[in-house]
Amino acid sequence: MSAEGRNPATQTALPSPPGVRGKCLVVIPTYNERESIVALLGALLALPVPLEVLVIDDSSPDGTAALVRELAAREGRIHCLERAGKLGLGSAYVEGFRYALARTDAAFIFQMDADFSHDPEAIPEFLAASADADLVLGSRYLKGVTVVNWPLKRLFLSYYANFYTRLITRMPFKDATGGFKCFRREVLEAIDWNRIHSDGYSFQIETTYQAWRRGFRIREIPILFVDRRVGVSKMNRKIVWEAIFVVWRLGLTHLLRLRSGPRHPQAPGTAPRKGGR
Ligand SMILES: Nc1nc2c(ncn2[C@@H]2O[C@H](COP(=O)(O)OP(=O)(O)OP(=O)(O)O)[C@@H](O)[C@H]2O)c(=O)[nH]1
Ligand SMILES: [Mg+2]
Repeated sequence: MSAEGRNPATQTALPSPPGVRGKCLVVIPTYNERESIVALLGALLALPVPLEVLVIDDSSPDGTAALVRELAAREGRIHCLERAGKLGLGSAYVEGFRYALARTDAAFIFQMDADFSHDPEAIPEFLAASADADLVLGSRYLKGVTVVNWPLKRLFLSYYANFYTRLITRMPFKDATGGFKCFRREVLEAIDWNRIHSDGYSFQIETTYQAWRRGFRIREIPILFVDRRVGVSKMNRKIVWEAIFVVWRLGLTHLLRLRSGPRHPQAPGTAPRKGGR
């Protein structure tokens, strides 16, 4: 089932658990995830949280979208956007976020991977943390290193990428490249999407950077990240080079802004300054 003509905002009447205002939409990009997507959707829908799920599939050759469509036909809380081909992770997120803003009234918009690296059971913790944050980042490096089964090379790359990002952009976050995040709607509304061009994990850096520059309250919570057990990684060299370039671009922008006037990005725990800077 395509998302056309359906407004998920009108379809669920679940009670909100204490502390949760408004509905949640979980955006999941997929490319060849048929081995995990059904179990993941089941786990998400079983949570005691008023959430709906939007899967954005890029015509996965393994038929992921057909599986999701089948589930969506039976369950109104599942939505599926199908794109014509592999158009990239970044643009899939952008399309998902646009859908969230234009077609739903979700107050909290999550993003997560389809491969169970991100534990659906952590969603309530994100919501609890959102009580005093506008953007919650699932962090693999907040309490030591909470990554399971990654080859050392991959772990080193990710850890170093975060160190490098902190150093150059001055963002104070331990894990700016992770893809398990919860945005308040207002953050997505404030981001200038025309200025985001990344496709790989630098997309995560760019969105968090914009939220940080605008003074939104950003909080990290520890997550346990487990390497995918099934399916195939889409990680490649191009993604790494893109991240190196993007971090430098953000770092230079930061420097130029500092020189052109006093701007003080959010220090942890300070009040938000919304509305763009
Ligand atoms: N729609 C869409 N989804 C994608 C694309 N590339 C990756 N994804 C999805 O984005 C999520 C993250 O991709 P992964 O391959 O898990 O990337 P990763 O987590 O960096 O790499 P792993 O180490 O293999 O887990 C998964 O749910 C993928 O199916 C794409 O081009 N289009
Ligand atoms: Mg993954």
